[in-house]
Amino acid sequence: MNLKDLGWTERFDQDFLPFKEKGFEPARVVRQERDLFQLLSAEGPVSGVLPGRFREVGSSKFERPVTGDWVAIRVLPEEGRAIIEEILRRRTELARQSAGEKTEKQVMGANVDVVFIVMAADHDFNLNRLERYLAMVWESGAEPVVLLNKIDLAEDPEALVAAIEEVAIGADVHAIAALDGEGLETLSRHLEPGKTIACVGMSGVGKSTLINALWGEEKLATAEVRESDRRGKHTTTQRELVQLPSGVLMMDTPGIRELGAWVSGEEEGMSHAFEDIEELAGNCKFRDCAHESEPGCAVRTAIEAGDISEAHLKNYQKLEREAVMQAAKQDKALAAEQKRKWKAFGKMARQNTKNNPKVP
Ligand SMILES: Nc1nc2c(ncn2[C@@H]2O[C@H](COP(=O)(O)OP(=O)(O)OP(=O)(O)O)[C@@H](O)[C@H]2O)c(=O)[nH]1
Ligand SMILES: [Mg+2]
Ligand SMILES: [Zn+2]
Repeated sequence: MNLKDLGWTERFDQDFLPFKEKGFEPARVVRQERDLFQLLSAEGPVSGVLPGRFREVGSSKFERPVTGDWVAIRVLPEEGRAIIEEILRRRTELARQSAGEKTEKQVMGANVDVVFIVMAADHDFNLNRLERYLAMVWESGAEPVVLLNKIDLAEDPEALVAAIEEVAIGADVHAIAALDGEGLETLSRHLEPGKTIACVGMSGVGKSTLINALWGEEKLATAEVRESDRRGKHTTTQRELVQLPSGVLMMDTPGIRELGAWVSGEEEGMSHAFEDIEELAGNCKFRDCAHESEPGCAVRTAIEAGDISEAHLKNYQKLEREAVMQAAKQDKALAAEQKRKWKAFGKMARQNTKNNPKVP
């Protein structure tokens, strides 16, 4: 198996050098069950376990691998398994803040290129929730794509899409019916071999059904939603990365039970997702730096140092462009409003001058 087919990029070549010297091999985490990790390496599938230091009590120093991670493994041929020695620096990190005693980051997936945020057109239509999903994805460095699924059950899917588009600035929005394959051809732009796409969304929206439909086979378990409230039954219980015949890597995820735990992005919205870039941009030499090839660009320096990813900047710029367009649209309305106000003000001023000629 070719590592590129599993999502390996040039950046990992660099990062892997020191581990190569130690005789380790690269592998990708495709599934995790408690302390057992299913991995794919160039040699094929292998199970991996963590060395003791990952399990040290209270040690947050050793972050645990998650599905999608690239890890450096030491293969133990006699035992037919591998020891996971290191986690490679993540290209993107899909994480939410779990609000406990102290807010802790919970990483849900790594090295994801695109996230399909799946909503169902019949019952699961919640734009606030969508905003939180979007903030999480922008923050991860991956590209969000919103899928309105089950349009066969909606009376007016176009109205729903229009409502989504108002919230999902900068993201593609597609209306589909995964169960009968409707609209799936519109997703082809994203389905490139070696690309990793995660499906997220509430239980029962049809994430596994979608992956099965793209696969062309019923590989993943799905289940009817409850009749009483149209909610899902939490059928998928593990985050799992599967490779479709087309070569694209799809990550199925369990529907999130509670969104109340989401802190990140709740109030701050989009700008929070790009705080890092905005902070860096403050240090660019030129105030109107486009972070392309300008001298003294702090953003480019950070990218070169590997502190932020190129993809993250691209997403930021994409969103910025759309925000400018949105603002321009609003500006038109605002300009008209201003004009009206000025007219009224002018009338008032003229009247004042008439009443009090000394006022210039
Ligand atoms: N009518 C209709 N039903 C659909 C569509 N897509 C999925 N479903 C149904 O919705 C139910 C839930 O689908 P799943 O794929 O199991 O949902 P899921 O998002 O994977 O849910 P969890 O694994 O619990 O997070 C199943 O009965 C599917 O057949 C669709 O486009 N139209
Ligand atoms: Mg599922
Ligand atoms: Zn710059």
